[in-house]
Amino acid sequence: MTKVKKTKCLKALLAVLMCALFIAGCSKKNAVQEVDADTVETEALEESTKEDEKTDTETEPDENDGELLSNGDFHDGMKSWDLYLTNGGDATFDVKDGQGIVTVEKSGELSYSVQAYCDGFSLKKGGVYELSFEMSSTKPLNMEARIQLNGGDYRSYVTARFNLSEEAQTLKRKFTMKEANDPAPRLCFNIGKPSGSKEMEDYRIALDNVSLRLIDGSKIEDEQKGDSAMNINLNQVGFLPKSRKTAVCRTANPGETYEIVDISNGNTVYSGKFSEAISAVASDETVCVADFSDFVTQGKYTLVKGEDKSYEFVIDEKVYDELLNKSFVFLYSQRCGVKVESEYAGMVAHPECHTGEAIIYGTETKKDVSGGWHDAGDYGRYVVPGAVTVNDLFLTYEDSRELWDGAAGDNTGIPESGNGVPDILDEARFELEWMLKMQDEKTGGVYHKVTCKQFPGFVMPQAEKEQLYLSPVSNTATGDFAAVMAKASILYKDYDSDFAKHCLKVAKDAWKYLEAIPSGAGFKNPDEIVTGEYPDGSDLDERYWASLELFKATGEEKYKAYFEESIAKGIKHGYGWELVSSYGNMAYLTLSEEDKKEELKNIVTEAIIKEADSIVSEVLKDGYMCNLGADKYEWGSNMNVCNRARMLLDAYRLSGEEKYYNGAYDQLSYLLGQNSISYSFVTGFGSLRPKNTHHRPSIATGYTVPGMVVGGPNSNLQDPYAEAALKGNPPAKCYVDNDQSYSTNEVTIYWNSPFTYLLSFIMNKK
Ligand code: G3I
Ligand code: 9MR
Ligand code: ZN
Repeated sequence: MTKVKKTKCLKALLAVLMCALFIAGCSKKNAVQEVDADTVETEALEESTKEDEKTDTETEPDENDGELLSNGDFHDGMKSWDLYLTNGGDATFDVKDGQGIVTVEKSGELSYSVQAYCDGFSLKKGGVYELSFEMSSTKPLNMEARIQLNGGDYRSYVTARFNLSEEAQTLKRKFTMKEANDPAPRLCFNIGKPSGSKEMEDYRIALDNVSLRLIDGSKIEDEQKGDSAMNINLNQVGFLPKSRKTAVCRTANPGETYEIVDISNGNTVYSGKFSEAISAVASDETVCVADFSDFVTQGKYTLVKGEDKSYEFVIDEKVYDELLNKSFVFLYSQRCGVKVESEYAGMVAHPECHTGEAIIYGTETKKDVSGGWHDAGDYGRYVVPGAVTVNDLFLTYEDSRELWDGAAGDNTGIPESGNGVPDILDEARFELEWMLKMQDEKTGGVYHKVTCKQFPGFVMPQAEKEQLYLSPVSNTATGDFAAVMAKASILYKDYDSDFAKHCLKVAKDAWKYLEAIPSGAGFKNPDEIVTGEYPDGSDLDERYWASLELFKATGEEKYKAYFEESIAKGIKHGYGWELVSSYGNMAYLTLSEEDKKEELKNIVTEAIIKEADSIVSEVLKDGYMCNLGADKYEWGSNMNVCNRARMLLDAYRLSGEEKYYNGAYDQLSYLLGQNSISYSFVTGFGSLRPKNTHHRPSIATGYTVPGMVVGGPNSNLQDPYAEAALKGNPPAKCYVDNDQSYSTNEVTIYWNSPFTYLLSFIMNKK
């Protein structure tokens, strides 16, 4: 297919005009913001002037001449193209007559308030590239073409400005990629308000024959392994003095010596020998392990082997105090419907958000469902993950009570601190109060979620102002609700008996709703609503768990009968939003002896031990001691690491066997840096930590909230950025610290809560 370019012979004249306009524009610019752009403009202009001497007709680039864009001429419609709008920009982007047409109603306040962009290519360090395109505008416009990092600080690899006019011009820019390879950059055309000029309205941009070609690849450096990880990896936060301490080295030989060096004086304080070689299948490596658990002296160290050394780590009684606090206080910063105070939430403080009433989907009725926590990097509020998070807080409280019941537990730094109620119960209650509003009082059923129809842009929560919808009632939400409300009726009895009584009433109502409907699969999004789904194959585990919590709260036999009959059908395991059986299993085992049947107790106990044994065997088989096996690195894998660690802790509580406890500790170390990509997966903690999370408040403020656990490696590559950046990586290396990568680098309330449980348990045991 050949296309004839529309460049006209007036171009030389225009170029001179552009030059004049251009220089005039430069002098007005804000020096700080535009420094980068200003330095490149002259070159850009030179390139575009040179283009004027070229012929008018060119054939469409094909893949063999280094063309990197697959749909730069819009032959495939809008594929790879999209429009980003912010700060008042209003426009549409379509293909008409084979051209990309952006119809701008309002320019907005910024150059990128209207941004047409193209993804789906990569840049290599040292490569010389040429960007060229044809563009016109119905009103004169100084526009900006940029190729930038797609996420993080969005820094530019090349920026060029051009003056557009009604006449289509072919614009070109040559540049050298100076930074490291970028597997998924973004090409942007910023066609909003040019800096220094007034806001504009009603203009139309035509874009065509956009081409990005590698014109000189001779200086491209040898393919970097895409692996900048350390050779020695360990828990970068550090260890409690008496705990298990390990490091994993991928360059060591079995039996080779390593040393621990005191950072304060450079002295070697410990030396040991590496283990035999162990394969780390999930990361396609072979490693040796250093076990220095018997080194207990407090201090700050690094582990050294020949040329290689680890990141710093600390051994200290208080090594996890701050981490535990931040992992918990994160929930406060997720509060919705209320003012979030800077005193507790720092930079991500915000005024009230999402206070408008929600439409009950499919009706015209509105309901107040304000409150609760934002689920994740988005601002949806979903009952299923919310309930699970609350329960994790409850169990954290119960299973490491000493940490949360005393003065420190009422002084974590939330508004309720100092009120005589453990903060962990205060924070959980914030969610419970919202969940109460999510119940349909008439039926006892619980609405699955409240969200807008779509996810918002990367804005603060108060800026998401679209209509809220209550998605239909779901059986899974209702089951989880019943379980948690029943448990709440016990835990809050001493603090607020009216609240506790109310929780019990609504829990029973929810159960009644479930009794009247058959068991089945969980929720499905209505067509128009595309926010998080939290679907589920079965509600049997939710019912299982709820029945036992209801028995505990009421003493009524019918609930226990349901539970015990379910046991007979087989024991399942699982903590998390989808599988909740383990909550029920452990709830049964913590009944008083007279309340449970010896035989069933044994069945449940054995099943838990058996499951824990299989998890331990995964831990022992894996060089990095992760419990996920060879390939089970899915969306939210870090949650599974935590939740499977909890199953080990359950076995430890039942048997007292240290192998289970140690296996759980290994998971903490994995999460904090003992992994093949050298990441501590918790923001704000460790030497190499996520800085560009898919968390809207963090993105909007440019400040990464500390203490958030990211989703972690996901070998299913379920977002475009991950697909571009991680293709071909072994499962455990499918993680990228980029805020576009929601399937590896988002954060959620229910990924943090099991981490809080795990850390709390470990700190409480010492
Ligand atoms: O378990 C299956 C596995 O058997 C299969 O081989 C594999 C292959 O695709 O998929 C596995 O399932 C994955 C599932 O998570 C495991 O829990 C799905 O692929 C994956 O799509 C699913 O991801 C969920 C994601 O939403 C998309 O639905 C995450 O668990 C869930 O945490 C996440 O939740 C989102 C909310 O919707 C919206 N708010 C943010 C939140 C976090 O990203
Ligand atoms: O931001 C959204 C995130 O919270 C969800 O977990 C994820 C999957 O449901 O979706 C994210 O939203 C993306 C959407 O699915 C596709 N377009 C881009 C959105 C944000 O980058
Ligand atoms: Zn909100």
